[in-house]
Amino acid sequence: MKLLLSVFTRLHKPPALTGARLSSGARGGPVAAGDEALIRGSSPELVRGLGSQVEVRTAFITEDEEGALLRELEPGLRKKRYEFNHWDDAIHGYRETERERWGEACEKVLSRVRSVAFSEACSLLGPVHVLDLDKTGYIKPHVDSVKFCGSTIAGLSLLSDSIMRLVREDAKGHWLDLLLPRRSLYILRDQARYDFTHEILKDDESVFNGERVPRQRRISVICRNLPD
Ligand SMILES: O=C(O)CCC(=O)C(=O)O
Repeated sequence: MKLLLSVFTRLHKPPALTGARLSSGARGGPVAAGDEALIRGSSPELVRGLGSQVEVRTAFITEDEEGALLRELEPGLRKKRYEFNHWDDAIHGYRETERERWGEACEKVLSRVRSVAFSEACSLLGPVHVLDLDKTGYIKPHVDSVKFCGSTIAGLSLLSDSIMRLVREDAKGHWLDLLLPRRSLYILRDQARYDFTHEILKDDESVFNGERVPRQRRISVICRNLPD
């Protein structure tokens, strides 16, 4: 599909993960059910080293705001079919759209995303990218195209919890798992965006810190800046 062809480049084979799943001292709030960190890594040094380049903010949007986003997005998405055989196999079980104009409630949410994720000086990609993953869908490890996207990717997760895995391109034993609760915001910046692949795990691999995280249908609403 047009959008993914431009954004998803440099596809990678998923590595076998190694390393202890150590508690991270992560940023982001606690998981609703307890007090577990939302970011786990192959080492505490890696998690600390990336610092604010990886963020997960729980409950970034309210249920009402999620509802407003879904009401705007569902009619258009429903007209499309999920694709299960993308030509380069970067993503499985998805449909997508992009949206430039939003109603007032959604625009407020997006302004909040922009204000926490991007500096005022940076130019943003106009349309917001919307990716709807079927319950059986997943995104394979990739690095976003440097030609089309700048240093920062910020995404809201609607409808489902999920796990995003980051793996260092030149050292596959260096990885992070991010638990992305429904209605959270994640932000990847700089090294985390350029030097690590990211992926969204399929339902049957969706385990965080030994706990199963069932993956339902998931919609992500993704803002990006332009390359310098
Ligand atoms: O659905 C997501 O949040 C991740 C999307 C993604 O991998 C990307 O836009 O590069």
